Amino acid sequence: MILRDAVRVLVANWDGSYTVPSRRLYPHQWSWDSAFIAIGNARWSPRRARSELLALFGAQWRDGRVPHIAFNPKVPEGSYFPGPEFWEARAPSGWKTSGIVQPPVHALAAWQVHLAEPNPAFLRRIYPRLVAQQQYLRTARRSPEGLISIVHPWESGMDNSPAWDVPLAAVETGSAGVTRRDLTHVSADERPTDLDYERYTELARAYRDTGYRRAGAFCVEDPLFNAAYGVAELTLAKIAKACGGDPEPHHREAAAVTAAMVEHLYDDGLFHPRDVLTGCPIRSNSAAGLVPLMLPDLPRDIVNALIGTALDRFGLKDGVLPSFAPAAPEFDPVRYWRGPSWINLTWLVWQGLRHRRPDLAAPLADGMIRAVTESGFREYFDPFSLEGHGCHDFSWSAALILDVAAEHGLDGVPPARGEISQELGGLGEADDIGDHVLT
Ligand code: 2M8
Repeated sequence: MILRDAVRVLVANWDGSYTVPSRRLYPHQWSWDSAFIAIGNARWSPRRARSELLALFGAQWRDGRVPHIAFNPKVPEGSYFPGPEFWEARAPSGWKTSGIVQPPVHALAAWQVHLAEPNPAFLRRIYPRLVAQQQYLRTARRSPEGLISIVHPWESGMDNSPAWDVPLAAVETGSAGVTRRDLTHVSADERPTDLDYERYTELARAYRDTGYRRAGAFCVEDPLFNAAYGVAELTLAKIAKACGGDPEPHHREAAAVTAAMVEHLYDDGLFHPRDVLTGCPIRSNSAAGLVPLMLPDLPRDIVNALIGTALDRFGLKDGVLPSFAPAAPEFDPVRYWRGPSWINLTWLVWQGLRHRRPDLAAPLADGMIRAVTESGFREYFDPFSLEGHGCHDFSWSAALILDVAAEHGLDGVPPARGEISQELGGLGEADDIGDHVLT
């Protein structure tokens, strides 16, 4: 049964204080994966969920950045490329890490974890760390237009999106050696090309060589990343209030980034990235452009236009969200972020639709459940056939299904409160993880 299977995946990928995205392909802790995993784990083991987030923030840098990978010292260097020897970075806690970031969806995760099992001590502990994460982005990454930029496609989380083809083409390759490890686990036609990897590696090397301070040949403002940043501020307002703090600065910051996104990234029914180096918009057909639906204060005409685009260009009414518009020439239904449907991206858009258009949110929830029921907890899915691609037993696909099931139900009938944990046979109570990261 699907919920038990989801928990089985999460238990199998648990590493003592956090969860790896996939045992073989991604054998370390990834930043935004852990946020999604915590959201799912909150449904059956809030303790695990708290541990997941606190473990990740244990790898936070002094400047507030939360690295996109915290490396497991027990895993051999050759298991993942680029590994700790490439990044040459270490958090004050001693964890070896990468030096780039991922979309800041962690405040949202922390709040969901708190809602699942209120824990003021956890909230008080994580709040300053979440604030520092946002502060880093404001200080180091904000453009005069008021938007946060990313300096590597890996920072978008949607690494191989066709939206990055043009800015990536400006990256000269040749100086950084690449050893592909991913192709040992996943077929080459489902992963980025060698040329993509050479460019990724070169960009990471160049950024590393500036001490992780100055953007190189790639610097863009991404709608998903900026929407996550805005949602984080709105969530921090709730957390601040719960901790007896002042929510107002967070509300102001969320309003400012929402306005900047509307002014600089929105055009013709979709949010688009902007190339900071050229100042030009990147006209793209990426579903990242629908994620700003998560912002509650988006102007109504823009919300309506986004929904129109979701229906017309992304075929949303069929309940499956491709990561790139199928009619676009770059669309590929099986290659990584170039078209397949992903559970996390679908979940983000689902969040944006739940209160505005429950009639469209419901089929999307059904679509996520259908994908994992038919194909298992795969990393991504062909948006037409729902055939699974990428790795098997992928953590966020399992985790977010628990959240969808808890809110929407498996058959469209919302379950009563607590029903999901009961369904899981009290697994949460039987769960005896170590307390070391929780104290
Ligand atoms: C993928 O990215 C990593 C690099 O960060 C890779 O391909 O090796 C992306 O899907 C990213 O969004 C995700 O966080 C990561 C781990 O699941 O895998």
